[in-house]
Amino acid sequence: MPTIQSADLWRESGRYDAYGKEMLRIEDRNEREFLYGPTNEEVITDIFRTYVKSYKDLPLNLYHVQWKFHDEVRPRFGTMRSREFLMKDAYSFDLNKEDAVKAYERMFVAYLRTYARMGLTAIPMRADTGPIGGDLSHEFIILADTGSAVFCDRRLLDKPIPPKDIDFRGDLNPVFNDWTSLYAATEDMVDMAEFEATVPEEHRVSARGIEVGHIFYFGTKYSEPMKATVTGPDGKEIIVHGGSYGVGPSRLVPTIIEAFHDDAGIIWPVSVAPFEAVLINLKAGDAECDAACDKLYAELNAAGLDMLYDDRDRGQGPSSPLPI
Ligand code: P5A
Repeated sequence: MPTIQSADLWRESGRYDAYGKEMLRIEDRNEREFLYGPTNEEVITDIFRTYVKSYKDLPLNLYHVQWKFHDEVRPRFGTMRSREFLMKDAYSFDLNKEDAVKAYERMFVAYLRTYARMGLTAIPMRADTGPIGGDLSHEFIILADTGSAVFCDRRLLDKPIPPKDIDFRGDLNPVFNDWTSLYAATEDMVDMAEFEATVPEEHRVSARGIEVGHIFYFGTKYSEPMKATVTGPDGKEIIVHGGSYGVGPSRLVPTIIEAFHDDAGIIWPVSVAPFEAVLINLKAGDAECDAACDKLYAELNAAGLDMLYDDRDRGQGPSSPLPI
Protein backbone atom coordinates (compact mmCIF):
# COMPACT_ATOMS: atom_id res chain seq x y z
CA MET A 1 0.00 0.00 0.00
CA PRO A 2 1.22 3.55 -0.58
CA THR A 3 2.45 5.72 2.30
CA ILE A 4 1.02 8.84 0.61
CA GLN A 5 -2.76 8.52 0.48
CA SER A 6 -5.50 10.47 -1.28
CA ALA A 7 -7.55 12.82 0.90
CA ASP A 8 -10.62 11.91 -1.18
CA LEU A 9 -10.51 8.32 0.08
CA TRP A 10 -10.58 9.65 3.64
CA ARG A 11 -13.49 11.95 2.78
CA GLU A 12 -15.45 8.87 1.69
CA SER A 13 -15.12 7.29 5.14
CA GLY A 14 -15.75 10.63 6.85
CA ARG A 15 -12.41 10.54 8.68
CA TYR A 16 -10.62 13.33 6.81
CA ASP A 17 -12.16 16.03 8.95
CA ALA A 18 -12.57 13.84 12.04
CA TYR A 19 -8.86 12.95 12.29
CA GLY A 20 -6.93 15.48 14.33
CA LYS A 21 -3.60 17.24 13.97
CA GLU A 22 -1.71 13.93 14.19
CA MET A 23 -2.37 13.48 10.48
CA LEU A 24 0.18 15.15 8.21
CA ARG A 25 -1.74 16.75 5.36
CA ILE A 26 0.10 17.63 2.14
CA GLU A 27 -0.56 18.96 -1.37
CA ASP A 28 0.96 17.93 -4.69
CA ARG A 29 2.05 20.32 -7.48
CA ASN A 30 -1.54 20.54 -8.74
CA GLU A 31 -2.76 21.47 -5.27
CA ARG A 32 -4.51 18.15 -4.87
CA GLU A 33 -4.81 17.05 -1.25
CA PHE A 34 -2.94 14.07 0.12
CA LEU A 35 -1.77 12.83 3.48
CA TYR A 36 1.04 10.70 4.85
CA GLY A 37 -0.84 7.62 6.12
CA PRO A 38 -1.19 7.32 9.91
CA THR A 39 -3.10 4.03 9.33
CA ASN A 40 -4.63 2.23 6.34
CA GLU A 41 -8.30 1.33 6.94
CA GLU A 42 -9.40 3.42 3.94
CA VAL A 43 -6.74 2.13 1.54
CA ILE A 44 -7.37 -1.51 2.44
CA THR A 45 -11.15 -1.04 2.13
CA ASP A 46 -10.58 0.44 -1.34
CA ILE A 47 -8.41 -2.56 -2.30
CA PHE A 48 -11.04 -4.92 -0.89
CA ARG A 49 -13.98 -3.38 -2.77
CA THR A 50 -11.98 -3.40 -6.01
CA TYR A 51 -10.84 -7.02 -5.92
CA VAL A 52 -13.08 -9.07 -3.59
CA LYS A 53 -16.56 -9.82 -4.87
CA SER A 54 -17.88 -13.06 -3.39
CA TYR A 55 -18.77 -14.36 0.06
CA LYS A 56 -16.64 -17.39 -0.89
CA ASP A 57 -13.51 -15.24 -0.51
CA LEU A 58 -14.26 -14.64 3.18
CA PRO A 59 -12.96 -14.77 5.86
CA LEU A 60 -9.99 -12.74 4.67
CA ASN A 61 -7.00 -11.23 6.46
CA LEU A 62 -4.71 -8.78 4.65
CA TYR A 63 -1.58 -7.33 6.20
CA HIS A 64 1.73 -5.63 5.55
CA VAL A 65 4.58 -4.01 7.49
CA GLN A 66 4.92 -0.38 6.43
CA TRP A 67 6.02 3.10 7.49
CA LYS A 68 3.43 5.32 9.13
CA PHE A 69 3.48 8.96 10.19
CA HIS A 70 1.88 10.43 13.31
CA ASP A 71 2.53 14.12 13.91
CA GLU A 72 3.00 13.37 17.63
CA VAL A 73 2.82 16.30 20.09
CA ARG A 74 5.67 14.83 22.14
CA PRO A 75 7.92 12.38 20.25
CA ARG A 76 10.20 10.76 22.83
CA PHE A 77 12.78 8.07 23.65
CA GLY A 78 14.09 7.56 20.12
CA THR A 79 11.89 5.10 18.26
CA MET A 80 9.66 4.46 21.32
CA ARG A 81 7.38 7.27 20.12
CA SER A 82 8.63 8.72 16.87
CA ARG A 83 6.78 10.62 14.19
CA GLU A 84 7.76 8.16 11.45
CA PHE A 85 7.65 4.52 12.52
CA LEU A 86 7.08 0.97 11.30
CA MET A 87 3.74 -0.70 11.88
CA LYS A 88 2.51 -4.21 11.16
CA ASP A 89 -1.08 -3.53 10.23
CA ALA A 90 -3.56 -6.30 9.49
CA TYR A 91 -7.21 -6.02 8.47
CA SER A 92 -9.92 -8.66 8.69
CA PHE A 93 -13.05 -8.98 6.53
CA ASP A 94 -16.03 -11.16 7.46
CA LEU A 95 -19.65 -11.73 6.46
CA ASN A 96 -21.23 -10.75 9.78
CA LYS A 97 -20.51 -9.52 13.29
CA GLU A 98 -20.30 -13.02 14.76
CA ASP A 99 -17.56 -14.12 12.34
CA ALA A 100 -15.75 -10.78 12.69
CA VAL A 101 -15.63 -11.14 16.48
CA LYS A 102 -14.17 -14.63 16.00
CA ALA A 103 -11.48 -13.08 13.76
CA TYR A 104 -10.80 -10.56 16.55
CA GLU A 105 -10.48 -13.37 19.10
CA ARG A 106 -8.07 -15.29 16.84
CA MET A 107 -5.89 -12.21 16.53
CA PHE A 108 -6.11 -11.64 20.30
CA VAL A 109 -4.71 -15.16 20.91
CA ALA A 110 -2.11 -14.80 18.13
CA TYR A 111 -0.89 -11.55 19.73
CA LEU A 112 -0.56 -13.21 23.15
CA ARG A 113 1.62 -15.88 21.54
CA THR A 114 3.64 -13.43 19.43
CA TYR A 115 4.73 -11.27 22.37
CA ALA A 116 5.45 -14.33 24.51
CA ARG A 117 7.73 -15.67 21.77
CA MET A 118 9.68 -12.40 21.97
CA GLY A 119 10.13 -13.04 25.69
CA LEU A 120 7.70 -10.26 26.63
CA THR A 121 4.74 -10.34 29.00
CA ALA A 122 2.17 -8.26 27.14
CA ILE A 123 -1.14 -7.82 28.96
CA PRO A 124 -4.26 -7.18 26.89
CA MET A 125 -6.15 -4.22 28.36
CA ARG A 126 -9.46 -2.64 27.45
CA ALA A 127 -8.63 0.50 25.50
CA ASP A 128 -10.09 3.61 23.97
CA THR A 129 -10.74 3.11 20.24
CA GLY A 130 -9.82 6.75 19.48
CA PRO A 131 -9.70 7.75 15.79
CA ILE A 132 -9.91 4.14 14.52
CA GLY A 133 -13.43 3.70 15.95
CA GLY A 134 -15.66 0.80 16.98
CA ASP A 135 -16.58 -0.35 20.45
CA LEU A 136 -14.24 -3.30 21.06
CA SER A 137 -10.52 -2.82 21.43
CA HIS A 138 -7.53 -4.05 23.43
CA GLU A 139 -4.08 -2.59 23.82
CA PHE A 140 -1.22 -5.03 24.51
CA ILE A 141 0.79 -3.47 27.32
CA ILE A 142 4.28 -4.19 28.69
CA LEU A 143 4.64 -2.93 32.25
CA ALA A 144 7.56 -0.45 32.44
CA ASP A 145 8.47 2.73 34.33
CA THR A 146 7.96 4.79 31.20
CA GLY A 147 4.62 4.93 29.44
CA SER A 148 1.12 5.79 30.53
CA ALA A 149 -0.91 4.73 33.55
CA VAL A 150 -2.57 1.29 33.46
CA PHE A 151 -4.66 -0.70 35.95
CA CYS A 152 -4.94 -4.49 36.07
CA ASP A 153 -5.23 -7.67 38.08
CA ARG A 154 -1.79 -9.10 38.99
CA ARG A 155 -2.94 -12.64 38.16
CA LEU A 156 -2.82 -11.69 34.46
CA LEU A 157 0.98 -11.52 34.72
CA ASP A 158 1.24 -15.25 35.52
CA LYS A 159 -1.46 -16.54 33.21
CA PRO A 160 -0.24 -19.39 30.99
CA ILE A 161 0.09 -18.39 27.34
CA PRO A 162 -2.07 -20.44 24.89
CA PRO A 163 0.11 -23.31 23.60
CA LYS A 164 1.72 -23.55 20.18
CA ASP A 165 -0.66 -26.27 18.99
CA ILE A 166 -3.84 -24.36 19.91
CA ASP A 167 -6.42 -24.84 17.16
CA PHE A 168 -6.85 -21.49 15.40
CA ARG A 169 -9.71 -23.00 13.38
CA GLY A 170 -11.54 -23.89 16.57
CA ASP A 171 -13.51 -21.78 19.05
CA LEU A 172 -11.15 -19.39 20.84
CA ASN A 173 -13.94 -17.64 22.74
CA PRO A 174 -13.23 -19.57 26.00
CA VAL A 175 -9.56 -18.41 25.89
CA PHE A 176 -10.64 -14.84 25.15
CA ASN A 177 -13.21 -14.89 27.99
CA ASP A 178 -10.68 -16.37 30.38
CA TRP A 179 -8.19 -13.54 29.71
CA THR A 180 -10.74 -10.75 29.68
CA SER A 181 -12.54 -11.89 32.84
CA LEU A 182 -9.72 -10.38 34.94
CA TYR A 183 -9.68 -6.58 35.14
CA ALA A 184 -7.26 -4.69 32.88
CA ALA A 185 -7.77 -1.22 31.48
CA THR A 186 -5.74 1.72 30.25
CA GLU A 187 -5.90 5.20 31.76
CA ASP A 188 -8.55 6.29 29.24
CA MET A 189 -10.87 3.39 30.03
CA VAL A 190 -10.38 2.74 33.74
CA ASP A 191 -13.32 3.00 36.08
CA MET A 192 -11.69 3.25 39.51
CA ALA A 193 -14.85 2.19 41.34
CA GLU A 194 -15.12 -0.95 39.17
CA PHE A 195 -11.37 -1.63 39.50
CA GLU A 196 -11.55 -1.51 43.30
CA ALA A 197 -14.81 -3.43 43.48
CA THR A 198 -13.72 -6.30 41.19
CA VAL A 199 -10.02 -6.74 42.03
CA PRO A 200 -9.06 -7.80 45.58
CA GLU A 201 -6.59 -5.31 47.05
CA GLU A 202 -3.64 -7.75 47.09
CA HIS A 203 -4.02 -8.34 43.32
CA ARG A 204 -4.37 -4.70 42.25
CA VAL A 205 -1.65 -3.36 39.94
CA SER A 206 -1.63 0.36 39.31
CA ALA A 207 1.44 0.94 37.16
CA ARG A 208 2.82 2.36 33.92
CA GLY A 209 3.04 0.53 30.63
CA ILE A 210 4.12 0.65 26.99
CA GLU A 211 1.56 -0.09 24.26
CA VAL A 212 3.20 -2.51 21.82
CA GLY A 213 0.04 -3.51 19.99
CA HIS A 214 -3.57 -2.49 19.55
CA ILE A 215 -6.49 -4.43 18.04
CA PHE A 216 -9.93 -3.17 17.02
CA TYR A 217 -13.32 -4.48 15.92
CA PHE A 218 -15.19 -1.69 14.14
CA GLY A 219 -17.92 -3.52 12.22
CA THR A 220 -19.14 -1.60 9.18
CA LYS A 221 -17.57 1.78 10.05
CA TYR A 222 -15.55 1.80 6.78
CA SER A 223 -17.36 -0.78 4.63
CA GLU A 224 -20.73 1.00 4.83
CA PRO A 225 -19.77 4.50 3.65
CA MET A 226 -17.17 3.10 1.21
CA LYS A 227 -19.55 0.42 -0.11
CA ALA A 228 -17.33 -2.61 0.49
CA THR A 229 -19.72 -5.48 -0.17
CA VAL A 230 -19.66 -9.07 -1.39
CA THR A 231 -22.35 -11.06 -3.17
CA GLY A 232 -23.95 -13.60 -0.81
CA PRO A 233 -25.10 -17.17 -1.63
CA ASP A 234 -28.57 -15.82 -2.53
CA GLY A 235 -27.18 -13.15 -4.86
CA LYS A 236 -27.82 -10.29 -2.40
CA GLU A 237 -25.12 -7.75 -1.52
CA ILE A 238 -23.71 -8.03 2.02
CA ILE A 239 -21.81 -5.21 3.74
CA VAL A 240 -18.66 -6.76 5.26
CA HIS A 241 -17.61 -6.44 8.92
CA GLY A 242 -14.06 -5.49 9.74
CA GLY A 243 -11.35 -5.12 12.31
CA SER A 244 -7.76 -3.89 12.30
CA TYR A 245 -4.74 -5.10 14.22
CA GLY A 246 -1.50 -3.19 14.80
CA VAL A 247 1.94 -4.05 16.15
CA GLY A 248 4.70 -1.43 16.46
CA PRO A 249 8.04 -3.05 15.49
CA SER A 250 9.88 0.30 15.89
CA ARG A 251 8.61 0.49 19.46
CA LEU A 252 9.31 -3.18 20.18
CA VAL A 253 13.05 -2.74 19.64
CA PRO A 254 13.58 -0.29 22.56
CA THR A 255 10.99 -2.21 24.62
CA ILE A 256 12.91 -5.49 24.22
CA ILE A 257 16.22 -3.73 24.98
CA GLU A 258 14.66 -2.25 28.13
CA ALA A 259 13.59 -5.74 29.24
CA PHE A 260 16.77 -7.61 28.21
CA HIS A 261 20.06 -5.87 28.97
CA ASP A 262 22.87 -5.81 31.50
CA ASP A 263 25.91 -3.58 32.09
CA ALA A 264 27.63 -5.00 29.00
CA GLY A 265 24.75 -4.22 26.64
CA ILE A 266 21.82 -5.81 24.85
CA ILE A 267 20.88 -9.45 25.38
CA TRP A 268 18.52 -10.21 22.48
CA PRO A 269 16.09 -13.08 23.04
CA VAL A 270 17.02 -15.63 20.34
CA SER A 271 13.63 -15.24 18.62
CA VAL A 272 14.42 -11.61 17.70
CA ALA A 273 18.23 -11.69 17.63
CA PRO A 274 19.74 -10.59 14.29
CA PHE A 275 21.89 -13.77 14.45
CA GLU A 276 22.15 -16.66 16.87
CA ALA A 277 25.95 -16.58 16.93
CA VAL A 278 28.74 -14.33 15.62
CA LEU A 279 32.07 -15.87 14.61
CA ILE A 280 34.96 -13.38 14.44
CA ASN A 281 38.18 -14.34 12.72
CA LEU A 282 40.79 -12.26 14.57
CA LYS A 283 43.61 -13.28 12.23
CA ALA A 284 41.97 -13.10 8.83
CA GLY A 285 44.54 -14.07 6.18
CA ASP A 286 46.35 -16.53 8.47
CA ALA A 287 45.93 -19.93 6.78
CA GLU A 288 45.53 -21.92 9.99
CA CYS A 289 43.06 -19.46 11.56
CA ASP A 290 41.04 -19.17 8.33
CA ALA A 291 40.77 -22.96 8.07
CA ALA A 292 39.68 -23.27 11.73
CA CYS A 293 37.07 -20.53 11.30
CA ASP A 294 35.73 -21.97 8.03
CA LYS A 295 35.39 -25.38 9.70
CA LEU A 296 33.61 -23.94 12.76
CA TYR A 297 31.34 -21.83 10.56
CA ALA A 298 30.37 -24.85 8.44
CA GLU A 299 29.76 -27.02 11.51
CA LEU A 300 27.64 -24.45 13.35
CA ASN A 301 25.67 -23.69 10.20
CA ALA A 302 25.08 -27.41 9.67
CA ALA A 303 23.87 -27.64 13.28
CA GLY A 304 21.15 -25.15 12.31
CA LEU A 305 22.55 -21.98 13.91
CA ASP A 306 21.88 -18.68 12.15
CA MET A 307 25.46 -17.38 11.91
CA LEU A 308 27.25 -14.13 11.15
CA TYR A 309 30.85 -14.74 10.08
CA ASP A 310 33.03 -11.63 10.36
CA ASP A 311 36.18 -12.46 8.38
CA ARG A 312 37.33 -8.89 7.73
CA ASP A 313 40.98 -8.15 8.37
CA ARG A 314 40.28 -5.49 10.98
CA GLY A 315 42.22 -6.66 14.04
CA GLN A 316 40.49 -6.44 17.40
CA GLY A 317 39.49 -3.89 19.99
CA PRO A 318 37.10 -0.96 20.12
CA SER A 319 38.69 0.78 17.11
CA SER A 320 37.36 -1.99 14.85
CA PRO A 321 33.61 -1.98 15.37
CA LEU A 322 31.59 -4.97 14.31
CA PRO A 323 29.08 -4.55 11.50
CA ILE A 324 26.22 -5.00 13.96
C1 P5A B 1 -4.38 -0.96 13.93
C2 P5A B 1 -3.68 -1.31 12.66
C3 P5A B 1 -3.85 1.47 14.38
O1 P5A B 1 -3.39 2.35 13.70
N1 P5A B 1 -4.93 0.65 12.37
C4 P5A B 1 -4.12 -0.32 11.65
C5 P5A B 1 -4.83 0.45 13.80
N2 P5A B 1 -3.55 1.30 15.67
S1 P5A B 1 -2.56 2.21 16.53
O2 P5A B 1 -2.82 1.87 17.91
O3 P5A B 1 -2.69 3.57 16.23
O4 P5A B 1 -1.08 1.79 16.19
C6 P5A B 1 -0.67 0.43 16.24
C7 P5A B 1 0.64 0.29 16.98
O5 P5A B 1 1.66 1.09 16.37
C8 P5A B 1 2.60 1.52 17.35
N3 P5A B 1 2.73 2.99 17.33
C9 P5A B 1 3.91 3.65 17.37
N4 P5A B 1 5.21 3.23 17.42
C10 P5A B 1 6.19 4.16 17.45
N5 P5A B 1 5.96 5.49 17.41
C11 P5A B 1 4.69 5.98 17.35
N6 P5A B 1 4.49 7.31 17.28
C12 P5A B 1 3.59 5.04 17.34
N7 P5A B 1 2.23 5.17 17.27
C13 P5A B 1 1.73 3.91 17.28
C14 P5A B 1 2.07 1.06 18.71
O6 P5A B 1 2.75 -0.14 19.07
C15 P5A B 1 0.61 0.78 18.42
O7 P5A B 1 0.08 -0.21 19.28
